[in-house]
Amino acid sequence: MLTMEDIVRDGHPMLRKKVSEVTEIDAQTIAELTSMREYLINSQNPEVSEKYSLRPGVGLAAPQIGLDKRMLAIYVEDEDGNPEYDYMINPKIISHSVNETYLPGGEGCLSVDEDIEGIVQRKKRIRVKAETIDGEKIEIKAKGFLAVVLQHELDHLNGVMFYDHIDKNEPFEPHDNAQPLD
Ligand code: K3U
Ligand code: NI
Repeated sequence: MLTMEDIVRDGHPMLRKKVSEVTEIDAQTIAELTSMREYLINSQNPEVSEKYSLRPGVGLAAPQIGLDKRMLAIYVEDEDGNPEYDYMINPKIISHSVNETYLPGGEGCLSVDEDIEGIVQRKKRIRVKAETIDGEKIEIKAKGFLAVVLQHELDHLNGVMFYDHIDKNEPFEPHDNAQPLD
């Protein structure tokens, strides 16, 4: 199982690389993706996360475990407690809203050990095309927290960190078209 020891930390060149398309969903890729999602599930379980000192996460991108692959795992529950999406391979934003949103408390990252203050303004709604772990082509619409998480994870595939988006002079000043997410 993956633990925090497997997570690449800020400063590692892999986190600044635009990683490569996945050309074949082979057994190794499937094993990597399932272990990434298993980390997220374990990290959100209080007993397991305490036992193995896991920081809770809702998303994990392959370069965060040192893999040069455009793929990610997500574990976010909807209002009914059902998981929303699971894996995305070669994800790409195909359209987005003009309006933006942000988490008022800012964002965190499993690859960043310290808290960084400031808001990260992201598109409020996005449409993403991707492949599933079964190789099926999908197109999804995301809004709210899921849209924020997906943009954070997609940034990891392009070597972008959440704090790159924070305005150094006015870290808490929202754009005119941005509304906070509660
Ligand atoms: O936001 C986090 C969270 C964890 C459990 C329950 C609810 C929220 C933890 S930080 C996180 O999950 C990062 C994961 C990273 F860095 F590996 F990509 C993703 C993220 C956090 C906040 C906003 C957007 C994305
Ligand atoms: Ni992150």
